[in-house]
Amino acid sequence: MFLFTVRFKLIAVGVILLLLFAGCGNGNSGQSGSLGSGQDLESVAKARGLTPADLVAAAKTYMPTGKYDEYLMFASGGHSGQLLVIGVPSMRLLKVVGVYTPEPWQGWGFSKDTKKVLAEGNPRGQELSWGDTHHPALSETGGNYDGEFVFINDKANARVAVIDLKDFETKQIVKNPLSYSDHGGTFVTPNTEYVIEGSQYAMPWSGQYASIEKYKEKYRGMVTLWKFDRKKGRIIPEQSFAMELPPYWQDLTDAGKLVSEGWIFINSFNTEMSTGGVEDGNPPFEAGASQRDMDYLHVINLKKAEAAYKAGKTKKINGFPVITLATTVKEKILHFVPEPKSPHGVDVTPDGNFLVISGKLDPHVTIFNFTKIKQAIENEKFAGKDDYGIPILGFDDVLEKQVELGLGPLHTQFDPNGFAYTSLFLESKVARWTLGGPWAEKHKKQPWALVDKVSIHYNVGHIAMAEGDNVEPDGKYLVSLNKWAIDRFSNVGPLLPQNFQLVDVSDPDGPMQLLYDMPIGIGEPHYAQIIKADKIKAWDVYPEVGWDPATQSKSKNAIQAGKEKIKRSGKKVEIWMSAVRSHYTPERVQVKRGDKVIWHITNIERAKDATHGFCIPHYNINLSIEPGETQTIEFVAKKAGVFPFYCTEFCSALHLEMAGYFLVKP
Ligand code: RUQ
Ligand code: CUA
Repeated sequence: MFLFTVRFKLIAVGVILLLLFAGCGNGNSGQSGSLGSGQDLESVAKARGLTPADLVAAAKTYMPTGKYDEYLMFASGGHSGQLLVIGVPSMRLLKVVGVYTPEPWQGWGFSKDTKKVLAEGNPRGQELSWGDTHHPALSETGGNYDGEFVFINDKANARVAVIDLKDFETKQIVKNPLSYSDHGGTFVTPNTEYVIEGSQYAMPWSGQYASIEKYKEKYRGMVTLWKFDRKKGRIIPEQSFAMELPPYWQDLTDAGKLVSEGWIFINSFNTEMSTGGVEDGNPPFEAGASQRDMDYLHVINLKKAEAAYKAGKTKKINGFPVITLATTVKEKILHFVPEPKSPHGVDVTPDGNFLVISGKLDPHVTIFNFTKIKQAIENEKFAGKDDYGIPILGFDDVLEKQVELGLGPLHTQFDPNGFAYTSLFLESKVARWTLGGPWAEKHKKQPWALVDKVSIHYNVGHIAMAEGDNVEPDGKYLVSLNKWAIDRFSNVGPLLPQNFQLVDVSDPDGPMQLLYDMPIGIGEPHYAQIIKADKIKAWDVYPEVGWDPATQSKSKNAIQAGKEKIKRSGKKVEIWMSAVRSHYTPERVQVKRGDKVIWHITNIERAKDATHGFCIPHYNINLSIEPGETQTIEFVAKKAGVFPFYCTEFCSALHLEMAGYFLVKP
């Protein structure tokens, strides 16, 4: 009803505008005119060179002050190692959540607890200061986003992070013990029992060396099933396990749902096992890894894998339980399906029965039928085996359909009207096409057919639709995550912004309409997920004064107003400080050079947004202490001197007075 009213209003607005501006020129290229002095729509539109279509697009995205977006998009922050939270359809950036990289405003990576979380991800003790975040995955219940947690991987170092959406803070980072490289993560099973992390570039197990000549014997892929404990809000490494995979380059992953729940699907490329070495006269990877017509979709029976793990049929590698390839074959856990030409995306349809595979070098999407896959596995109807003894199903036995969409298909999302949407990287377009099966019947559509395309600027990678990979997709909006912007924005030097483009896909019978460009000043964002905003039940302020976000419970270091203190014992000085508009108590802290300083600060405010900062010069400290929060910093006062500390949030009229002196006696 709401949608209908909105659409009706928009159509009405559109019609009025069309009538008003039928004579307007096309102002799409170059600079648009100045504001115009008039207050009425007509003169503003004229002055700015806006077309009627521009005005309709503006009306669909404009968010009056104080109004909220219907959806929130969680987008990878790319190399920044952070996670972006963006309102849809306004495309307003709401938050940058610190994940793999320190985020000074949030104090992420400065307090004792957040330093600890960052350090959990250090590979073999090596400190890292970036991440290549790729695929955010919202936690799911029954195959739909539930708004409780979001996970995201770091492809460069094979790490997985857990972010709690009660306070939008990262709670945990796990480093994969087997590999340095992941890409098939993060994806969750329909009730978030597991967070899936699949490798990308095959390598010897982390920390081991093997000559590249030994590629086939010593290099391996893997998939790790991280057990998630929703109550604790943590991955439990002790209840997690991995599977050894052949040294193909495993790519994207998706978890089965409904009829395919309990199964995992992983694409692969370089089943040629090309090892590069163009400098030695070998084919370069780009050619060597694209010779065969078919690569392998990995079809994993998660229930069987879990049973093998629980029965102890694993081998400890780097202290982590791994189901070996031999066990995988013996227990019939893994099967292959031939998939065409350097596949990239694998996406399970909302009903769980079809797998949409995009081959980067094939103009078709290939759709496999899960029921047929299951039958072929049950009947042991195989077309052969690979070098590692993994049974390969017959392509034609499990194929449902191939649909020709265009050049460079990559990723697919779904809407509630029976459409699938696939990004076409080489064409810079998004294709809308119909699914088959019960949907097509219900919606009286011709099944498996290309319907329409919309132009994108440019080189679209992933697309994200509102709840577009859920059991019950919302559709309506599609955001195209574009790699190149070329001429879309003012010149800011040779490194251009990357571009999120918002597309209205709400009308199943009309065209898709490009609405809005959102330049992203950090790259390279990969995937995003869009959730209905009212599913997020974040706290306004921390539940109690003295809250410790690391444990999501009251901190033993919380301090009440009037109870602030400084305790010295030997070379240790411990401070319990309160922060409230507009002072810290105490305001003077004196130590001796070489003292170990443990400093707890409690923000005793209960008012929404009454955050205080806390910085100490020289010592590289900046905290954000949100209403109710207790934070701890720990350091050795190595340098003598006088260090004015102050609040870094403009919290009140007397904010500048919210300061003090940290005195370190020589
Ligand atoms: S990816 S643009 Cu998810 Cu790294 Cu396909
Ligand atoms: Cu507290 Cu400024």
